[in-house]
Amino acid sequence: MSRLIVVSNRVSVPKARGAAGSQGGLAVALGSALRERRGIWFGWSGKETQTFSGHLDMQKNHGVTTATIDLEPQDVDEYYNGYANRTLWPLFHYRIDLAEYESGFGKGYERVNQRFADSLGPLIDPEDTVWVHDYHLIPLGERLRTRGNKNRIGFFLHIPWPPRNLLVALPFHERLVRTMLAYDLIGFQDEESVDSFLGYCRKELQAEVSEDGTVTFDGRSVKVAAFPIGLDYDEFLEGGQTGDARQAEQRMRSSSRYRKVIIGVDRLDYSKGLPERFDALGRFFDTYPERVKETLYVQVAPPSRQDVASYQKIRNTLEQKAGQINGERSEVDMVPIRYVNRGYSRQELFGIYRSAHVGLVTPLRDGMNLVAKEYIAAQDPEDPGVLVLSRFAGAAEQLELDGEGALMINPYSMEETSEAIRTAIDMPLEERKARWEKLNEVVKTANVERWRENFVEALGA
Ligand code: GDG
Repeated sequence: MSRLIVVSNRVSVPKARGAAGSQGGLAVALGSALRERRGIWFGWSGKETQTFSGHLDMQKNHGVTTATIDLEPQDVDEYYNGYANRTLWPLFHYRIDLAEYESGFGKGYERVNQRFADSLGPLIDPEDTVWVHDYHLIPLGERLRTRGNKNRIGFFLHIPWPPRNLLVALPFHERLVRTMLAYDLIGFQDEESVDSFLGYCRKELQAEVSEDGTVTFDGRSVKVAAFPIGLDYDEFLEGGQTGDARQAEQRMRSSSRYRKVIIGVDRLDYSKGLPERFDALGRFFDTYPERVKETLYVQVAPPSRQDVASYQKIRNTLEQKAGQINGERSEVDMVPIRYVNRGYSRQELFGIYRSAHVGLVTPLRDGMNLVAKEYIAAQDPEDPGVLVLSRFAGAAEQLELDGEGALMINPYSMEETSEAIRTAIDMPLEERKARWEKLNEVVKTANVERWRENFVEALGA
């Protein structure tokens, strides 16, 4: 078996399986692939250095070798906070209004991708397979090719690919997309992104696009397909057996006595549709005032990317909205919304999800959304809760199930979301079980291992 080299912006140092803490499913799944294939995980250390030296910090943890480099403060500003998070992230989430274009950002992005290629290149043996992740590193494959690299190189985008009409608003969009054609395989989360990408190639590049999703351009061919990411289902369920998970569930239950809990868990990000969700909850409480005392909404929202202004703004907006909803409806012994700006361990999250009658996942745009899948996986099969899901999450393609899975909503419609909350709260046990069984089957089988195997197999083919 050839070695696998995984490249992503940040590297998550592998911990032992089942270790307490907040290591995500992705790190666990990639860790196990890297262990099997004696691979390397390469990326930015998250640290800054005054002058870039290209020095590689190599470490071995639980059978996985990680190799990281430090970046200069200007790199972090222009590449990470700039082009990646202030230009590409908003644009790819259809927020053209929030996308900022500064020429320094683009230059920083190209410079850091070159730095990645120069530091990574010497580590790659001719037989290795290389798997590049996410929007920070779109041009990396092409940079490796320029250095003479002939390996199989694949790219997976964790966020949505925007429609052609939005993407063309990006200065030098053609340059960016052309660099992608240096990969052998490009994976997206869902079919909608695949269609948008192929449409762009056909119309803007006049590339040849075949029925099976192969793009031929300038004498090179690249295969494009959807590989929906999943959970490390077994690991997540194992975490649910711990004392931390049980305690968290118990704390939620005892503090919400007699009330039905609705749960939201989201990184504090404008793509997650939080202000719209809070408005929909306000609408729900206004339409059904008798429900205020019977319902509790808990929003876990750990802050992220606090160096970017749009993230500071959304935090203020949410504080104001939560304050207003609570101010208007609280009693001395009761608040309708608990808004929590901190993170919990994965084990605790399992317990929090399990205690909730409704999982509210309403992004305005999301590559996949793993929270929706985690909510399903954490339910008690004998008394499962109901998932309310935005049609704009990548997960919608898998979890709608012809109307027999999640309750689908348009997150821009307060009425629709508010009505779905009511339907979910009142849903009889039999229907909850029927929906949950179908959903759980998808979440359990289309798991992260399957995702990884499918991608790596397609790349090797
Ligand atoms: C990107 C794409 C795509 C949240 N709060 C806590 C916590 N989390 C964990 C969740 C979940 C993860 O963070 C969030 O994953 P999502 O998929 O919901 O969203 P992004 O962070 O935006 O991820 C997304 C994903 O990549 C994978 O391809 O699905 O569309 O945007 O696992 O549980 N984890 C802990 N404490 C928290 O308080 N430990």
